[in-house]
Amino acid sequence: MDLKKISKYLSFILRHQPDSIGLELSDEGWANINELIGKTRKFKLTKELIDTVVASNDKKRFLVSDDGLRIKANQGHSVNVKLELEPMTPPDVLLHGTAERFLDSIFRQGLKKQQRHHVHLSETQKTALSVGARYGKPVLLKVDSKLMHEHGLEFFMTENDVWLVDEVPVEYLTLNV
Ligand code: HQG
Repeated sequence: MDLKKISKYLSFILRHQPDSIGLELSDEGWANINELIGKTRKFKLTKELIDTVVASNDKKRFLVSDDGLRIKANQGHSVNVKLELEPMTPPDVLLHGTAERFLDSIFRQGLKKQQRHHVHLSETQKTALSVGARYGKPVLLKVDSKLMHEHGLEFFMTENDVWLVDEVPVEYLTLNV
């Protein structure tokens, strides 16, 4: 079984369209694993396959609860969930990878969360560049997270080391050339 295919399926269900298979998520985004297995028609999903995908996922996209009964996506949702994250002090600088063709709009409006719950920021160039490359020629934006934080904007860090903010106004952005 193709683990990447299952990972994409889990992302789709747990972040975006649980109702496409009649699944309900808790307020915090948890799904009951047995229910998820029972409602999956696309392929034969098993607890073992889910555990393998969760453990081997390159970005630790999913979390299984300590009792092994529930699963959730760590981030990236478009459905409304409360991620239960505490605000944290960010590093002085964070990066956002985007595509060159979005720059005009970004430098007019700032970074907006679009379909997701938050704007996603990374600590490493490598991650930011691969995020940007999904949409075209990748470019790196430097975010003055220290100043944003001093100005009272909140930062959250997910279980898989992605930094989340509501938005990044233009004055905190520079093109990293
Ligand atoms: C851009 C992946 C025009 C923004 C990654 C981005 C990440 C604007 C795109 C996670 C804009 C949104 C999130 C503005 C922002 N005008 N374009 N004002 N403001 N944009 O996919 O950050 O593989 O929703 O630069 O690793 O690319 O799914 O966000 O290019 O962590 O686990 O609008 O998705 O994780 O795209 O990626 P996305 P993102 P997964």
